Amino acid sequence: GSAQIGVTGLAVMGANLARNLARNGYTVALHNRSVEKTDALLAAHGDEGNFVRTETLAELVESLEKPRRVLIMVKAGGPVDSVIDALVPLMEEGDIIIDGGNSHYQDTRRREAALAEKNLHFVGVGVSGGEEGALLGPSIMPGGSKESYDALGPLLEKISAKVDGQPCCAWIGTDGAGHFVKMVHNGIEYADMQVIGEAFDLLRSAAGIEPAEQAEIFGKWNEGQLASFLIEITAEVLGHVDAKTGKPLVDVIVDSAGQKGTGRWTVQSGLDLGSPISAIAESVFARGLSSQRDQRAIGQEVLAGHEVAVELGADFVEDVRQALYASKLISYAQGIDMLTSAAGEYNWDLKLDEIASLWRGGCIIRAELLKDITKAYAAEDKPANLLFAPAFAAEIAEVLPAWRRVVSTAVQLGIPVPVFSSSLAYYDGLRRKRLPAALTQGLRDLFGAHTYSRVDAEGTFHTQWSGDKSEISAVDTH
Ligand code: NBP
Repeated sequence: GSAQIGVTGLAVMGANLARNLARNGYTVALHNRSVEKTDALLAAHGDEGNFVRTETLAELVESLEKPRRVLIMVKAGGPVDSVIDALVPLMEEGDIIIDGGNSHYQDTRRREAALAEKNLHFVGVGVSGGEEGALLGPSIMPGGSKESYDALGPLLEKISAKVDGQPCCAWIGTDGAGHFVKMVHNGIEYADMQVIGEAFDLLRSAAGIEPAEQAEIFGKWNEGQLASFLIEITAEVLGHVDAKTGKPLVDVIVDSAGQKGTGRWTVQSGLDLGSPISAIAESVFARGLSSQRDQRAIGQEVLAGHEVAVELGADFVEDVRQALYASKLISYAQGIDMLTSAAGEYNWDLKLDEIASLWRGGCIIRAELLKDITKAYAAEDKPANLLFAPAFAAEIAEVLPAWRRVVSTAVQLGIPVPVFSSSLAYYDGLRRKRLPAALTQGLRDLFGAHTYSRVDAEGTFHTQWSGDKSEISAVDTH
């Protein structure tokens, strides 16, 4: 065969990636379980490049040059396993099976291990940017072996988004690393959207600023520190008027946020790794609460508010902008910290500067801020936490007073700001000399003899709470 890559699964993502590859000069073999999608794609876009039409996986595999590269773009979960099972007997040692869907990184680790035993490469690739990104240039996060990247990387880099001439694609690390990083990207995306929502609610409910005017505010914010895709489209959504009612569209949309699950995965993995990703968790929980519409209907009736009137400063809008920026920084810091924990757990050599760099374009969280994050991790002296990078420590110091004012205003007015406030608690927790965790340890020692360490001695200790309350040296067996 002579096709350079095969794509199986030609729904919106697969079709657009196939077109992107063909538009970039590659010969792309096409396959879909039901041949109608293949023919529809060829009818509509067959003239955009060199495509090879195939009806079966065997034909697809046969049409490819070696080592064969087959990109699977089917629905995540069981379908990916059944396509892999069907492909494996058709492929030869050294061939590469690629999963570009939103697969769970643990599935990817499992599949990679199983295929490695058969001397096949399996590459889990995180692809961000939605339909449009897939066609015009997504942000691409490939895992799998370094060897497979040598054969696959050039194609992926070619079709990826570019920022300052740099491709938004780089080898992330072995087995599930690519899908893991894509998952954390999505977690940060949840937090990014939630902080925007909190800013919108504050400007509306505390300051009475209508959506149309907020569209202009967000538009202006998009020219500064906050410049990013999500802020840009916030201006667009807030400025949109519903044709049916003449009201702002945002006022006729039901206030119950959906989710496809990658945010939930991020939080579940964060818990497994012991990573304090409170901003991402609060964002997922905020969507959950929004969806409990029956309970909210009752809550509106029976729960007291006791709001306290507060004088908003003259610079309230600017205060909210600064609080938004600070909270956004925290969610990136937490997400990146989770990457560091995962790198330790799964033996991935994650290059945080490259990851931040490939998020600069193509993906949903693309933002100016990522340039400085890239710089922070490219430095010789890598910060243990993003917030410790001198440039960011200084930025937070600058916006901190406004952040505190906004959170206390929100609390007084009864406006829920779960990410603004929990992010501030995370920040204060990081800088606090003594945490009440000491008391937690005392309690655990009393009810469960879980022992504690002392600030002034090596070893592990236990107080004989039910006896004479003397302290003994102990071995923690719990
Ligand atoms: P879908 O997730 O809707 O999957 C549809 C495709 O899966 C069709 O080609 C369908 O074939 C095929 N398929 C199914 Br369903 N079961 C199959 C099976 N047992 N064997 C073989 N093929 C099977 O497509 P999508 O929206 O293009 O997304 C593809 C992947 O990309 C997903 O993992 C998704 O989460 C991810 N993703 C999507 C977006 C987005 O914006 N949509 C963004 C980023 C990532 P058929 O035509 O014969 O039914």
